[in-house]
Amino acid sequence: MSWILDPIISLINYVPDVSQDSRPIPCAALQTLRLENTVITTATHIPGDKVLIKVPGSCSGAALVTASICRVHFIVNTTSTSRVHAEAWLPDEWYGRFLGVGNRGVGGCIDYDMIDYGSSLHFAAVGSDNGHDGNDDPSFAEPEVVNDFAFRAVHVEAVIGKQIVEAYYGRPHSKSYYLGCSTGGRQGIQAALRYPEDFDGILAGAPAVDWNHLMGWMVMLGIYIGAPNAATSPSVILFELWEVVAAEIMKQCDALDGVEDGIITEPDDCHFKPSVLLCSQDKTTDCLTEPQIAALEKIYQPLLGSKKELLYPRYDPGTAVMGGWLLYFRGDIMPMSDIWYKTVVLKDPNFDFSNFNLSTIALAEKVNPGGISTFDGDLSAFKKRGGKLITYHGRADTGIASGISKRYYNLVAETMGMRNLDSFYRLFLVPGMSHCMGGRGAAYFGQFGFETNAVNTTRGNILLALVDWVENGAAPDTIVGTAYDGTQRSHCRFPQKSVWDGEKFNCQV
Ligand SMILES: *[C@@H]1O[C@H](CO)[C@@H](O)[C@H](O)[C@H]1NC(C)=O
Ligand SMILES: *[C@@H]1O[C@H](CO)[C@@H](O)[C@H](O)[C@H]1NC(C)=O
Ligand SMILES: *[C@@H]1O[C@H](CO)[C@@H](O)[C@H](O)[C@H]1NC(C)=O
Ligand SMILES: [Ca+2]
Repeated sequence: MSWILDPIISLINYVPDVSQDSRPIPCAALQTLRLENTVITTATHIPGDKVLIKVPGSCSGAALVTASICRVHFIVNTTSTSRVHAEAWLPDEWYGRFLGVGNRGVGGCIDYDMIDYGSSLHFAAVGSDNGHDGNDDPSFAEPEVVNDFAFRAVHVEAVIGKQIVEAYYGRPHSKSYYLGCSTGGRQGIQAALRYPEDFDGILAGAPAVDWNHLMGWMVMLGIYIGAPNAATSPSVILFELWEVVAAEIMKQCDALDGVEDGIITEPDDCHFKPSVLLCSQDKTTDCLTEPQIAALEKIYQPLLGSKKELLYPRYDPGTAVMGGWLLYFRGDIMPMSDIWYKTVVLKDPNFDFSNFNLSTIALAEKVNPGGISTFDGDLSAFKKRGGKLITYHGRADTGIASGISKRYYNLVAETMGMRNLDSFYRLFLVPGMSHCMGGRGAAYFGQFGFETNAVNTTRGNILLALVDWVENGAAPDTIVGTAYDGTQRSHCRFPQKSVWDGEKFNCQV
């Protein structure tokens, strides 16, 4: 088997030339493997070719298997009161690389799409349930379950996963990678901070870092428009009016970047003035009342603490109406922050969010359950071991303000006393992309799988770009994204800016 590191392009265009029988043990034999605190429940060879398999737990019924793999399900007891369920998908044609994948939201679901993507790219791919099943609220009352969620599940999948990989293929992996977005992005940064040896390369999209403030900001967005009593609140803004707001934001800010294309390249330049939408005697439709205008003013300002210190960056103007509305502006408390505050921080299932305020957020930050904050700028151990970190963030992110990724980058630069982090950490900002994917922008670049439109080159696939950086020292200058209509755009690495020259966008210092 050719596990010597092939050039990246052949990584995609690989033609299998060896039979699966070259492995030292058959897939099913992994069931007898004895590893610390671990039981391997099943090990089954699946011929791939897009078969659907049933998956355990409460997350979803089925998953797609693209590559021919050995599918291993295992359970690791992390303490006497907590355990992690995980799966390793070990491709017949393995290129020697290990891939750990993350999770989403507060969900405890193995991300089957991600491990399918990884194994179809010839990684041995491992994902876990993050230490709990589904959006399992009661289990979060157990502190060790929170620890799994905050830092341990990804570490366990790396440590145990690598041992399973070595047992199956008869040799250790060459390089190890991590892939995740949102909560998965936070898990990636947490791995770099806490277990710098686990991964050589980490791809952490739209990271939910500064978690306690993020959860608090989500609650505040709801409160601005009247939650938890939105039905009777004068501040509530119904869906139809959000479309009016979105159109006005584009009117004020789309052309700032030189092109009217429904994309605000740099939302930080957009100083949206909602007051022009105020209803008057002449204007009685498609307009907003004073309390609604006041709510918008707050939404598009950063969240400040009691001493006017920045707690969380502002909601990006120019996000997709539907996505933002579904998450934050329907008039209720976002379920994720509801779980986090009631079950984990306050341990009060009856907490009334009418009493939520800056003190509640300060308490969460003080308790910092499981050390989940993930807002430490000291990546020196990860840098020292040669680790490479890539983050990316959509500038029309409906869920996590993109300003947090700039802020984290700057925090690392400041903490490590480096003006330029290019040698080990690159942040790509993606105009017009929503949360982790989607949106009007050039939002396809291999962060979630092969997309029909995306270019199959190292620069068009951010995971392969990371591999190229780790293994060949070829650091990505830009990432080429493709939009749903096929148009492409090079995404710039922070702090470079994307500047229109009259014909095209260029990255400029
Ligand atoms: C893990 O814990 C469960 C129950 O807490 C126990 O039944 C099982 O034997 C343990 N597994 C291992 C491998 O220690
Ligand atoms: C937050 O609410 C609590 C209880 O309703 C109150 O005691 C406290 O003073 C409030 N704090 C702030 C900063 O408003
Ligand atoms: C890129 O490669 C994948 C996997 O081989 C394939 O499914 C996809 O169609 C390719 N896309 C293009 C544009 O060639
Ligand atoms: Ca524009």
